[in-house]
Amino acid sequence: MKLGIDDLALFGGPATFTEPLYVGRPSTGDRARFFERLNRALDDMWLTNGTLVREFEDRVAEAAGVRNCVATCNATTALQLLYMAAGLSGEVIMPSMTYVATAHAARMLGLTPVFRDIDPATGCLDPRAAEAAVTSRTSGVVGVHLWGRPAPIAELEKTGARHGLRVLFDAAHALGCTYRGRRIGGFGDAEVFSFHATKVVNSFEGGAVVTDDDGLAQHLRSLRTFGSGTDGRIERAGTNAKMSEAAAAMGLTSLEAFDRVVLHNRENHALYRSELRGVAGVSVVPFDEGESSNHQYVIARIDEAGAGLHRDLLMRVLKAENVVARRYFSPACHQLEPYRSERPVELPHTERLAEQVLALPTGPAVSAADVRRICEIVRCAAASGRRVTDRARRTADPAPAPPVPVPSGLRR
Ligand code: T4K
Repeated sequence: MKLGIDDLALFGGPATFTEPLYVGRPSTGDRARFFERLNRALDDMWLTNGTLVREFEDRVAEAAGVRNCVATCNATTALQLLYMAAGLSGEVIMPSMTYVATAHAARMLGLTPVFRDIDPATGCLDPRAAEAAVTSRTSGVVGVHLWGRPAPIAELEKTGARHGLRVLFDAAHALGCTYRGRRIGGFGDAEVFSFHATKVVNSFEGGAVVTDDDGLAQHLRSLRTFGSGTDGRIERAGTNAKMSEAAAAMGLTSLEAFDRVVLHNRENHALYRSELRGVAGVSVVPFDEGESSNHQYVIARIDEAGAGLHRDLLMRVLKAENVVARRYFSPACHQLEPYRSERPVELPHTERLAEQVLALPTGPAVSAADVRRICEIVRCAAASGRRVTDRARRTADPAPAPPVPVPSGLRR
């Protein structure tokens, strides 16, 4: 039990956990089902271009309520193929408060990501800022459903319609989430899911573009498979961005566990909210109760002025207790290379959020008892935030040792 700062492992107390607790432990589902699928692929000697990927695509399209799903080796590549298939050129407006993949996928194609600020109330792209950023070089806008909270879809779609822009969504966090009661996946021209190991549904590595635009889907399938057409003939330049059968076997198995995992995540999220309620300077980002969410991220905001300690120090406190929190997303994209050098921009709301965000462990590997103990550490550190800050500073930066007295006979 952490009663005072002397109990914190950072200052020599015993660590709360003997094994590390992580953000983003994979949800692997029923292992027997996974091996059954994998064995089928091995027995059939069909390791790629097979039926498991097609089945996974069908299940994802169904889950998202869209006609087409094009599975890929990861979501970064899916974004890249989508930017190409959508014909983006010149400038693409997007939030900076996202994983750098959203921007890099554009930059790697020679596009210019134009970062705009967030709405501080949601953490998502401010639609007025996006509208104001449109120039004659703009070809598209990419909204990001940050931590599964929907981007301002209706407003961005209006901006797109007004200026003839492509409207795309990075839905890497948002499988199973809704916007105004409708499932994420069918908005804009297309949306992209991630099935990275850390996501609510994982396929080891994996991603997918989902869309109701059949022509766009066909173009994406071609780009994903060396530029080949439905008859296998090469009709354009393309790449190999396919998902393997082993990845699809995991994706299908993980998808089967989705409802159970989301329920667990929701309970963890509610517990974090109640356990940290009233802690000065610490707040857990809420989800709109009127919408569905997968609750895969528990995001705390640490306001140094209120808590008396900075987010990074709290992260160190937690790390010493074997709780490995993550800064999703800090620094924000515009604070990273090459963007900060190439196109410096000030985004005050984004910068403030980036200074405060801390993703806390959740998911199937984190129990309610774990959450209570993590919150106990946070409460203990925040209750004496200034003392923790002072002591950490002294420990990191010890006063210079007094000079060793030199026997007078040796003095020069
Ligand atoms: N758009 C957005 C908004 C995204 O957030 C992402 C990716 C993308 C696009 C691109 O999606 P992908 O191309 O990756 O499909 C991670 C992930 O690599 C990345 O997928 C994710 N977002 C981003 C938010 O986080 P890191 O560097 O924090 O991940 P990593 O591998 O260090 O793992 C984080 C924690 O998860 C670790 O502390 C331990 C745990 N973990 C991780 C892996 C891989 C496990 O327990 N087991 C595992 O197998 O970037």
